[in-house]
This record gives sequence, structure tokens and C-alpha cells, in this order.
Amino acid sequence: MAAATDRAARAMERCEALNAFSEEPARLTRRYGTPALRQAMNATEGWLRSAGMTTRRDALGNLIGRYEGATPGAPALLLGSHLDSVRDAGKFDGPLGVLTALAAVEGLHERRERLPVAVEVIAFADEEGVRFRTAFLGSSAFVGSLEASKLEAVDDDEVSLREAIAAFGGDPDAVARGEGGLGPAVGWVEVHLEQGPRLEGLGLPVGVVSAIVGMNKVAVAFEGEAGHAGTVAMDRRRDALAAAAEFVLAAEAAARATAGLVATVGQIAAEPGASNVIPGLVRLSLDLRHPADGVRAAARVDLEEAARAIGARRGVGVAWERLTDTPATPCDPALTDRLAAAIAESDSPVERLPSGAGHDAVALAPRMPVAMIFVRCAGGVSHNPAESVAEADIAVAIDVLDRLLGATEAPRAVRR
Ligand code: HGY
Ligand code: MN
Ligand code: MN
Repeated sequence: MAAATDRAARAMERCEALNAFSEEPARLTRRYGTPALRQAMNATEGWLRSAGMTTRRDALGNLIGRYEGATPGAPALLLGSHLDSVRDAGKFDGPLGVLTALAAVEGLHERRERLPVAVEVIAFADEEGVRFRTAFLGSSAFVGSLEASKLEAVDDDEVSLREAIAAFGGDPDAVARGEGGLGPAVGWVEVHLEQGPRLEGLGLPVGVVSAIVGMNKVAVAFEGEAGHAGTVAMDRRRDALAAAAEFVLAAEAAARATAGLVATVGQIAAEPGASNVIPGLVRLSLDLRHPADGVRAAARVDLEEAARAIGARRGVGVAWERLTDTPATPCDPALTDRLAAAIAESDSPVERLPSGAGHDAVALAPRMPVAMIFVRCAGGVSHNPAESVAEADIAVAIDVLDRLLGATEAPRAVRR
């Protein structure tokens, strides 16, 4: 069997290969349903098949590779992550999890080893939610929990999710009926770069995730009155962008004042968008996260009140639309302990740490035990083309998966 280091080199090459599949020539952006994602899925499908797996696509277009166990049709241990990306992304967020899972199955295939369970490698078609402002679209459809109403969501070009699924070769009606790609499963294990500085600070290649933060996505609009930049006196303006700016700083101040709370306005658009016109309408996104759901809920209520108070004082209307509300998710203690044991066996100290980023494990957790391995990344940088993971650390993650699979007992399917 190729050593974990050789398979890590191959995984690194494949991360580079997938990095070429982008919607934009000079940076990596790979949203749901785009030709770039189709190319990435097709390339990955070829690699899955070369590792002795059968492959299928579910109704949303998630890619599933299956490596049979000793008993055909046995419940599966699920490994993997997502292949979509944010805008101007790094090359490891998502693909690292899919390609290390593939590397672990390559090890089984090369040894002609069959486990008591099957192993399925999942490449989710949308985790980031960039195109339709969702969370965990792929994994939610995979487990059949995507609300049918989400199919009417539209992207910036007014294309609905329903239309995008059909154009991507999927079956929107099956998604609406909750028919996803999930079969009998014993658990989910995902490898992901940490997207934070803790492992690097401790000098550790990998860690195990204790819990995943809860999060809200909110769409906020401020509607004032467009006007002439030169002729409207300052005390007669209903400037939507000035109101939005005051709100952005209020969100930042609230997060700075509340331990563990993070608030981010990542998108903002002012209309009509001319330098000599007072903005009449501003739309912005709010991303709110905290490990404790009660603290996050209180912050969301306070920030909505702050937005409305700013609007009232400035004569600007406020629209507040809750897009997603995802609870904090603890990882399964038993499966996490098995991961910790595999890390300890690979001679790495075991560090348990929370995730400030959301992951597909959140959507799968109601249906099966979930656990995650974090891999050290340079400077903790992610959602940025400077994202970087060392090949030696990828080898450690693959070695941990090898040990986890080697310790896998007979299944008790837990598909809920
Ligand atoms: O936003 C997140 O935490 C993840 O990258 N989707
Ligand atoms: Mn991400
Ligand atoms: Mn990710």
C-alpha cells in the first residue's frame, strides 16, 4: 500500500488540479450548478472509480463514491466534504476533505481489504451557499432535510434553485420530496483545514473537533431616498448608505463587547451606485456566530432593534430577513474519542478544539454520529487564496483515517 506520504502527495496534486476549475480566470470561485463545479465533480468521479468505488449522483447533484464492505450492501461509514467554494477561495477548503477520504479508500483498495462496513466518499455540491444564500445546501438535500420552499430561492440572475438543479442534471422534485443520496450509515467523519490559528500556535499537525458553532445568515436592507449629491442639504437627507454604515459599526461593537460572538458584514451593495447620487437603497449581509445558541439569539434580536432604531432616527426604512438559523452542533463523543485514539496512535498529541466555521457535519448530525479532524493551516488563513496546508500534515490526516478504518467494527446502522 502506498504510504500515507505518497497518498498525501497525490492528494496535494489533486487539490492543485481542482483549483483550475473556476468560474473566474484569475481567482477560484466555484459555486453550485456552474460548469466549474461540474468539471470538479467529473474529475473527482474519475479518481473515485480508479480507487475501486462505484459512483452515483443524488437528486441535487452531490457525488457519492462507494467502496463495498465485506458484506455487499452493508451500512457505510461516510467520509468527505464539499467541492463548491466561496469567491476568491483557497484551494483546500472542501477538497482537502474529499481527497483525504479518497486517499484512505485508496489504501483499502491497494490492500484489497474489505471492512465490516462499506465506505462512502461524499463530495457535496454546495456547502458555502454563495449562489443561493443558503447553508449546507448539499448535505441538507443529501439527508432529505432541505425545505421545499428553498427551491424557489433565486440567485443574482433571478435563476431559481429549482431551475439550477435541473440544469445541473438533478431532480428538483425529488429534492422537494426529501429524496437524497443517504443510505444506511454508521457515521460521518470529515477532514477539514482548521481555518484558524490554534493548531499552528500549538505546533500540532491535526486536532479533533469538539463542537461546531451556531450561525445566522440575515439579509438587511436600508431604504432612504436617492438625491442629488450637490443640492440636498445634509439635514434633509435620508441616506441609506450612511444608515447602513452606522449599523455595520454597531454590529462590530456588539461582537467586540460579547465574548465569543463574531459578526460580519461580508456583502454590501448601494443603489443606484453613482458617485453624485445619495444612495437610496442599500442591501447587506449579516453573519452572526456564537458557540451558545442563547447568546447568538439575543445578539440577533439586539442587532435587529439597533438597525430599526438607526432607521427611525434617519428616516430610513429597514427590512430584516432571516435566511438561515443553524444551531451549535456538538460532535459525537464516541466517534470523536475513536478519532482521538487514532491521532494518539499516530504519535500526535490530541488537541480538542471547537469550530468557528460551519461544516456539513451540522446537516448530518441529526441523522448519524459526526466527528471531524482539523488540519493545521498557515496563519489560520482561509476563505482567501493564501490558504495553505503542508503536505506532511495531510499525510498525518490520512494516517489517522487509515487507523480509524483499521479499527472499524461491525456496523450497527444508525440512519435516523
Ligand atoms: O461559513 C462557513 O463557516 C463555512 O465556510 N461555510
Ligand atoms: Mn468555507
Ligand atoms: Mn469548508
